[in-house]
Amino acid sequence: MKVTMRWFGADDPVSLASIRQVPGVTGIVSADYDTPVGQVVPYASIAQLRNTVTAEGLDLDVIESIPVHEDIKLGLPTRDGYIDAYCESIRNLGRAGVPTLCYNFMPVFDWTRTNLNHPFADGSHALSFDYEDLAKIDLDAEGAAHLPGWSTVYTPEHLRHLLQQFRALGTDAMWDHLAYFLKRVIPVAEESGVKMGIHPDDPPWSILGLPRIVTDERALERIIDIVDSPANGITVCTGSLGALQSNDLPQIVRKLGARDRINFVHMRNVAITGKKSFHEAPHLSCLGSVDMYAVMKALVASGYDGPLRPDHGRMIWGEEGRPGYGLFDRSLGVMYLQGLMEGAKSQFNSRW
Ligand code: DNO
Repeated sequence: MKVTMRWFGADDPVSLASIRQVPGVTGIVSADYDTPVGQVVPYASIAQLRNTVTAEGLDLDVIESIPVHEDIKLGLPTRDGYIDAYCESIRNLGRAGVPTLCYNFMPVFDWTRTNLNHPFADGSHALSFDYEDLAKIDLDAEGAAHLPGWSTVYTPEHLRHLLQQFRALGTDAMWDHLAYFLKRVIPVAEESGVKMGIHPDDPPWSILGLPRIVTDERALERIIDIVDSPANGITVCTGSLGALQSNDLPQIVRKLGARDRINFVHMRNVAITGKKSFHEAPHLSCLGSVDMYAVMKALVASGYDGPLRPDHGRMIWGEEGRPGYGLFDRSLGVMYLQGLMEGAKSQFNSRW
């Protein structure tokens, strides 16, 4: 497996030089943060990003993400132009030698939390999601002003319009629109040498009346069946899928791994705290609801050798920065994950 960490570009308070000092980490997951959604990500931007990363002795392994324009998810007539642009971006990734693209198909909001500073007794804090707290947010009346992380992304009018469109859509249409998208982009990805991995919806259930479809094992299998290509794969995110108790993560890994469709892995832990509620937890299995070793063993047993990154960490030791993406706790996490990897590999070699 290729051990990587996410880097948010020149504005990231965490430097590439710091990431390089984390033992075992050899790759970077990043993106072009300047190109507006729907436009072609220029070759020059990706090549420049790659050069910045390689100059620090690291590889640019994954672009996470190129966001999918909402018109594509809505199936509007304008989608074809946006899909053409998406295909061109994929070609540019291929030309620049980037092997993996992580993307998602969540309507309106990507990851959603109700608290970005959930406090722990030891003084650290993490992100959390509470069903009751979300229910108190009235998006139609207030816009996203009270939705952590999203307050500045949409004007209230734009948001209201999007909500209306998606709420009228339903999940069947979302599936149709995802299939339409995949049938167009996957052949291009395959030709370009880029493996795509769709990120599960986070959290993996419908929120705010919006149709969300990438939530469980059945959905993931349905997606890889839409286009039978190694380029049409999944980003297995233990934190997103793990928030739903009924998701059997090692089994998901075994099933997708047997078909060679795991194209990227995010590993983090969550502690389920109630109905559709959870807080993010340190990576250790004993501190959350996910059996991280079982997941790692399934990855090793399936022969997965693609990129993997530690996902969200807590904020610890007084660090300030992007919620979930400080250096310190992610570094503790990635060391733990590599310990699990070493254990799983030696167990696999000697016993399985
Ligand atoms: C959150 C991330 C997501 C992810 C996108 C991929 O921290 O895991 O924002 O990057 O869903 O498209």
